[in-house]
Amino acid sequence: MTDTRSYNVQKTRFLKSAKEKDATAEKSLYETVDSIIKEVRARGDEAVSEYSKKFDNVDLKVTKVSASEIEKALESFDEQTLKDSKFAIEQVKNFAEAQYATMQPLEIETLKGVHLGHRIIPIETVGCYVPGGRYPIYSAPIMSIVPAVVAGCKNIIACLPPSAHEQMYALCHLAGATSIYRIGGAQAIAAMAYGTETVPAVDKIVGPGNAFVNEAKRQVFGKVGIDALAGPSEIFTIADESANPIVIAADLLAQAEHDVHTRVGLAVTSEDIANKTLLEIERQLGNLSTAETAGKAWEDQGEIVICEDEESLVEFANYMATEHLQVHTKDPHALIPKLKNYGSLFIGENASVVYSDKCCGTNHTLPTMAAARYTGGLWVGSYVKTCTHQWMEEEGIRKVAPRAVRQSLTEGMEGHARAAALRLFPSEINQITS
Ligand code: HSO
Ligand code: ZN
Repeated sequence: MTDTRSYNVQKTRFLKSAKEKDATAEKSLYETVDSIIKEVRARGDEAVSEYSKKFDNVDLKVTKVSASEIEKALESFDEQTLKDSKFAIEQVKNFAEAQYATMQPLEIETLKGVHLGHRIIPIETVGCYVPGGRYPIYSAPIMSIVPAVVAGCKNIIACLPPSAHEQMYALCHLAGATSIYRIGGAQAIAAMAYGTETVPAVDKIVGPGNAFVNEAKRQVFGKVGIDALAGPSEIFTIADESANPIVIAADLLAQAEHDVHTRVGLAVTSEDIANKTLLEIERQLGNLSTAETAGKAWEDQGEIVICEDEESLVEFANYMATEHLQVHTKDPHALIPKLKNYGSLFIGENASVVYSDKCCGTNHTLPTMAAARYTGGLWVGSYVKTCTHQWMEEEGIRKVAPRAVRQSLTEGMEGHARAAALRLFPSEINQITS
């Protein structure tokens, strides 16, 4: 098999490699999720509640979060946390609005009398899955809900696992969700895809989640749209001799604390920086309260690669197609045009991934597992459809119709030829239809 994604192995040397991942029980995951989806589809709320009992150990009569619960959750915030969350919402909104402004409707006359165009139409109902997990990530609902508001989606449904911190309800509300449900895992995805007595069926499901959520999104794709399949977080830094190992190590460990499966790495042209970073990571792990997770991620998934020159750094970064790509070189802006595969790019030492994770305004839901080869991350454009239209005047028909007739006849499609010719010779309408 030929793979177009490669790098020059002669110019790279691994100081530390990631361990081989064992292919986990994918078949049983497929089957478990398949049966959850079938049950929820057939029995709606009743099945959802059985799965909530089974997986989340809760007996929930009402899954919809009420206005008074949201009110109570809002009141439980301390002033500073609320202010910080509002800041994050504002930043994400400002950037999403600016991005929205770049998506213009189009009307063009490509030939005299041939009018083509497109409109940007919001998706009517979206389902935002807000993950549970190790940490209550306050920015998570903001990232999937705010761009939906900016896009103009009418119904924005949020689902969170029943174990989610109640302040998450308030954040979903502040971000702009129109209804919020305490449902997690594959049952949440199934409920949003097919609808239940209480959860409306949505048109598209977005947001990251665990392996069950991911598999469920994969299986319901087609019935609904999905954004992407999210894997564990990833960070990769490319650097030269001007980089600071303390900063590199801190940024790598910040993402490593997410999960033991987080993939973190450094490609660097300086052996000295490589060695210092290795030591610095160990030093910083020594007093990090999340070192158990971060250390395991580093041990299993951490990589340090020494590249011969800047060209091979770039080549390796494009090969990795990582979620977060940091550039810590003397002139980071100069490398931008050469970098093609990344979820989001962090240009220079000042741009920590953490700023984007939390509140600088770019979306933190980004492609993982090399999906950056074919997609960017979640953005306001994920919540709209660009739909084309056309209209013709006589002069346009005279140019287009004969060609369409000929093409149709060549292809043996007489019905197409007739429809095309009809506009050319409208007087023959009776002959064709009689
Ligand atoms: N790095 C995560 C997002 C996040 N981290 C939020 C902390 N808070 C995925 O890009
Ligand atoms: Zn993070």
